[in-house]
Amino acid sequence: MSFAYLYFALVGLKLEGKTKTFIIILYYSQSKFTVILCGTDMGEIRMNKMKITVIGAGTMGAGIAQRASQSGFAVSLVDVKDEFLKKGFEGIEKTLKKGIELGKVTEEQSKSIIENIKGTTELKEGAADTNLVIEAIFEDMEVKKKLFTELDELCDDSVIFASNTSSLSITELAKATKREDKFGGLHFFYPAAINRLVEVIAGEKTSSDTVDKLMDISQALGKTPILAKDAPGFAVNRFFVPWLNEACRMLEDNTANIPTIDKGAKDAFGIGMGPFELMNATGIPIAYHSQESLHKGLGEFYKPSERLKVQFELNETWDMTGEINDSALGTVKRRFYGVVFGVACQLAQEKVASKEDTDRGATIGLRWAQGPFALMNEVGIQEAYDMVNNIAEISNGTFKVPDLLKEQAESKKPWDLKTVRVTKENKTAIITMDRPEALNALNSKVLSDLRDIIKQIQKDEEITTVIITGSGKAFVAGADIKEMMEKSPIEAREFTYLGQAVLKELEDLNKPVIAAVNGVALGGGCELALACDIILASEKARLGFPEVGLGIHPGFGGTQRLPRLVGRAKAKELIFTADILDAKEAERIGLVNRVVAPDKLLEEARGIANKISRQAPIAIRLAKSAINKGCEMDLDTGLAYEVESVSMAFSTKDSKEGMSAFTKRRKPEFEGK
Ligand code: DAK
Repeated sequence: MSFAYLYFALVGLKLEGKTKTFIIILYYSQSKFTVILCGTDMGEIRMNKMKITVIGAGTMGAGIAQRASQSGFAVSLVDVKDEFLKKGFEGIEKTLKKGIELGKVTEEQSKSIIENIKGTTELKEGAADTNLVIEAIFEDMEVKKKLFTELDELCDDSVIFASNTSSLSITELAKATKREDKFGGLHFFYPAAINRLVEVIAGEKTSSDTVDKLMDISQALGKTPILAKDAPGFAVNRFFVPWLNEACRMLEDNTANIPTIDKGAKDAFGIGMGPFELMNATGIPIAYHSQESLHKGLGEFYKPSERLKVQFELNETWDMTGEINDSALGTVKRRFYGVVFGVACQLAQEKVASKEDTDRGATIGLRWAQGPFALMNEVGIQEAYDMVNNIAEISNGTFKVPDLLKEQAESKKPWDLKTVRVTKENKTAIITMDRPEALNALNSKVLSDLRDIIKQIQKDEEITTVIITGSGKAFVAGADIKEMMEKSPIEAREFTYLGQAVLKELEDLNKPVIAAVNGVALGGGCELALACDIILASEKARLGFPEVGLGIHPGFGGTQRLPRLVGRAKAKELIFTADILDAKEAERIGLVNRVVAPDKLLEEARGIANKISRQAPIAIRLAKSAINKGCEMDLDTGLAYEVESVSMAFSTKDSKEGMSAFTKRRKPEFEGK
């Protein structure tokens, strides 16, 4: 008789200072024990299997917990009293109820989002088996530090700690732990479950690996992360809080009354609520304390206005009554612009955040129509400089015009705000479509930034392969509908020519291009992928052509390249029905080469790029061209083209090297000659 016994255990062992996890399988059969030891890597555990512990069930903590649960993470919500937890859960239920009314979530989803959050008053229980702790308790350095010291004892060394503080130093908080390299800031914006912005803050000792993980987790939470240095106010509060303060200063020096100041702000920044209305809604104490914290960290210019201090001490809301004085609106706007432009340039000069991320902070986090740098471009750089100069003049020497702005004004050029990024990794260029606030939609600026990068790569002989991907949750959500709808038929024609030309340049680029489709690739986004040589898709990717639903049809090559790739009938079905395919279906019909787990997408793309980089570059270039051109010819012409092409390859130094290496059983060393 045979008897089998199976025993599984998951154990963590410390090896070379790192905690590795192993699965032990003990198997007894036919009087013999067998032990199998399998290594796993915590880093390989998929994001949505991770556990996030949120400490503090207040408005922000509850919102973060809801967002995490909604994104598929296991979540623990910890607070010191049951009544606080109860209030937190009530807040989550309220938000979800609104979501159901708006058709954003179903009753069933809402139920499972709540069930997936385990509330507890026991820190040890909440922190057990967690991968990330997000602290969202009240703003008190000592209390937070005490909490982090306690958590440091409770959590495994691999766990990342993040604070949602908006005003305390991340570097200082991290000192309460023995994991300063695994400590960073995750500053969410109200309402945390909905607002897409999150500031990822790197303290002095935060490792780049931790920053990368916090960026990735933020994206997995459906957020648009911006990177900020650990400086007072980080990126957004640095200019937003002085914006509130300037409103109070204008009231104090009788520039205008409250309704006029609010109207000026609404007009200037394209927002629904002016600073006074906003302070009444969010609380004057927050405005005062935030300004005081900037004052302490950054000096006199940031001192809270006396009027704000008085109102804070009175503990009363602002009186919103009064008539709007139209003649004062111009001055009000100039004062607001002057402060915001000056501070934004100061923070960019100090490298607290990039110009692009600063703008993103304003448009996504604060819902301003445009960020400070785009606004400077709109009003004109010289005009912006004059406005900041005016602030410097009335600041009694507390504010100096940043050199960055002075130099830009001297150049008489607008800021160049990049919407596409490129980085070089060995021989591979990685292009990132970087307009996450609009799901990387293609407008004229994006197309022209992409064109510049293509030209740069074409000339760079060191680069052998290119990967193209999207920043945030999307690859590219199509041509920019908002820009397109403003166009006249003539302008639309020009836009089509531009899009087609740029994608043709990408298709004709003298090195292979791999599209790493990380999220939606719709309309123009799918056309961008079609102009690439190899298409890899994340399991999260969705591909399709929704144009006919907008009353147009694909215009960046979709009606031509799609049928060539998947056949006429499939192409017609896709374009006529506007169906959106999931990645598996796209793979099945041959629209994408293969589907990859989301966290493996870039790794897989890099793997292919590295393989290509090891081959003879001229042969690759000629082969790319022969395939592309051949597909447009009849077979006989194509074969004739191939003869010429391969003959050219045969006459290269690399072909001699490749064949000689084969006969000598060594690795070839290609020179691209
Ligand atoms: N254009 C402009 N903005 C876009 C956009 C797009 N294609 N897609 C998304 N956005 C913006 C949203 O407006 C939103 O901005 P805010 O409201 O926050 O300011 C932000 O990105 C986030 O989007 P959602 O809030 O909608 O995000 P969700 O996750 O809820 O939804 C979605 C994701 C992809 C399902 C949804 O955003 C969506 O349906 N987007 C539109 C997708 C689409 O229809 N794509 C095809 C575009 S048409 C031609 C030239 C070119 C073409 C044709 C003709 N000629 C000039 C004639 C090509 C046409 C196209 O590509």
